[in-house]
Amino acid sequence: MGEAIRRSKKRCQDAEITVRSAKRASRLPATPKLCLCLLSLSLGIVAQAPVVEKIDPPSWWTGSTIDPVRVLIRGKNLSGAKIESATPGITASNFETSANGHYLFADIKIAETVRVGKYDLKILTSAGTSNFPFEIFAPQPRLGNYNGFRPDDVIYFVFTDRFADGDASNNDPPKSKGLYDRKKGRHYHGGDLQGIIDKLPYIKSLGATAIWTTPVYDNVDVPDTKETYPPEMPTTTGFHGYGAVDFYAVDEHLGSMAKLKEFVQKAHMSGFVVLQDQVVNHTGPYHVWAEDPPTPNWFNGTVKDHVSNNWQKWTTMNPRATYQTQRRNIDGWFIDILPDLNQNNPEVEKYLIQNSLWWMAQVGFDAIRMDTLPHVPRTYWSKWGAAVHREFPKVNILGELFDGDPALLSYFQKGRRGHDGIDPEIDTLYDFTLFYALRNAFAKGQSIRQVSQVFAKDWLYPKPNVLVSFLGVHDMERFMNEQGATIDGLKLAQTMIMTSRGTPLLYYGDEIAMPGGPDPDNRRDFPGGFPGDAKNAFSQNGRTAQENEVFDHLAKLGDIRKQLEPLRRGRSLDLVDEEQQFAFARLTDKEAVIVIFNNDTKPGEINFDISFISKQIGVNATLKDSLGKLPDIRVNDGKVKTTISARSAGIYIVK
Ligand SMILES: [Ca+2]
Ligand SMILES: [Ca+2]
Ligand SMILES: [Ca+2]
Repeated sequence: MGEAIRRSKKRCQDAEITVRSAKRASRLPATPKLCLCLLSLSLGIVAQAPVVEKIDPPSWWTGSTIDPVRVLIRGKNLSGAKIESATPGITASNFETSANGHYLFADIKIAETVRVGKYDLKILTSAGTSNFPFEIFAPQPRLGNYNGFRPDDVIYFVFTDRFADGDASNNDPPKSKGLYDRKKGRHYHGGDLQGIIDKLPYIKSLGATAIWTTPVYDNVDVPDTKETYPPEMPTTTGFHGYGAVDFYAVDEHLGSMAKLKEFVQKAHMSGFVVLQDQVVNHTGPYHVWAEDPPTPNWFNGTVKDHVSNNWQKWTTMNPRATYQTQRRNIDGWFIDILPDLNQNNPEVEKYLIQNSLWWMAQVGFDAIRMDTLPHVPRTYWSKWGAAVHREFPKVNILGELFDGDPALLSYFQKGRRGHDGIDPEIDTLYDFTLFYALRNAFAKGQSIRQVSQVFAKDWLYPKPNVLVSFLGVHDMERFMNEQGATIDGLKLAQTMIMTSRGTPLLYYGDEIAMPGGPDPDNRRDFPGGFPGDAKNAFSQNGRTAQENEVFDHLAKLGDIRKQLEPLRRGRSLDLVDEEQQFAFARLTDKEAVIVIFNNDTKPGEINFDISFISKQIGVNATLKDSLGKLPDIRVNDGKVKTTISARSAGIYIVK
């Protein structure tokens, strides 16, 4: 009892300071301090000193475009709290606390003169004080980091948990035991950042120059019984990384922050640029905010009372739309489970923008792959994208808008204001329109005209030449699972994305024609990446003849693309546009490459005229196929007439 009174007296002394300061800060009328303490005592309420459990962001850097940085502190007994700093150059202001005392927002201003290091900040309430650490860090240097990707690159997409297990010690970590089970499709399989580091030479041998990995955020540490699917009922896990429970930590299955930095630095040293996968639409269902949000409208609704997402993406560009027709697509919770962040709340907006910049500065990523573009307000994208570009001018943003309508895709590309007056600041998008056409033409054997009809709509985009072309990612069945898919068809499709406009993207495993049905079968373990694997497809000897055929084809395409500038930077001009034959030229001022496809199951004759590009090719040249498969072509007075064998393609240059 005596101890309780002593603590209470101490709290009254602390309260004097706090109430005085709080009066200035909050413009609230001062409460008579002594009365407050006595009242507490007489009611038997023992106010407790503030407890800090987490601070987001935990660190920042001087000279940032964000000044002050807004911190969100989570803890207990934070009602009416304020922060004081004893460090010259670090000041705190603009405090807001949640009604339940679990959250405190504050602006932290950091002068340029503050040195890199760890500092203590003091948190004060009427009941006491406590200290918490805040770090000033040195961001990764500008040289060699934050460089963006461009059509000169070929992106390789690694599903980290399923690629290579480079460190068995993190497979079943003490923090989250029991989530590792390679027999279950939605459990952790052990792939990690060390595994990618180990396989950098392999990725390079394929001709890739950029790497995108699944998100690194810390995901839930216990079995997920909320987002479940048969047959793994009643539990799944966050093996995919898209369900953050901490936006400021690396999941322990993948490695550590130090390992992430090592991966990006080693990738840079090997000549890769690295894209970070970021998510701002939602948190995982187990994020502590879900049941205890920092503000009442932190999310669009609550766990108990929210709308579910209806995926009506087109409403985001509909000039006739009203909030009631757009609402479920923007505010709705995915699968009725994932807490949907409210980016219209200025505190949420700041939190998410700072989080993006923090990862970039900490790690030195070159680009951002942003999840779920059409389910977040365009007003947010505009501000977020501008903030990224302001801090890192060469960093570009690849937006995921899972839709085949080029009108919708182009509506989200940076470089033009929509009819809503917004430029969404998204540099480039996945070319989902092309994806569907490639699957139809080359897997299902439908008309190749569908591909040319996609390119015919390029005028819709502010910048069609930077779109990202792909045959599949982790959200749909693999190419080889389409009805009618063959190795020849896969190679044709690969030739198309490696020779046509845009930046090609390869999904891990497609280089060995890996099959795979819907999620999670499309995320199979890469053979040879895991302890005890009977087969090692990372090495030529471990691959079947067919796998080597596809791997070698892709590697050759990578090499050709690297050698021939027109394939990366040239203008595109179509020469033949038939039911199953397609030919186009890629042109720079000096060079031309002629790419010819026959998607028919029988030989196809094609005729075209290239006299208008005689400067680059000459009117009587001999053309040779860079792939070394098809016979030479003789140009006669600017005209080409040739027969192409069934289901084949050639990349022709002057011999
Ligand atoms: Ca591992
Ligand atoms: Ca975790
Ligand atoms: Ca949303």
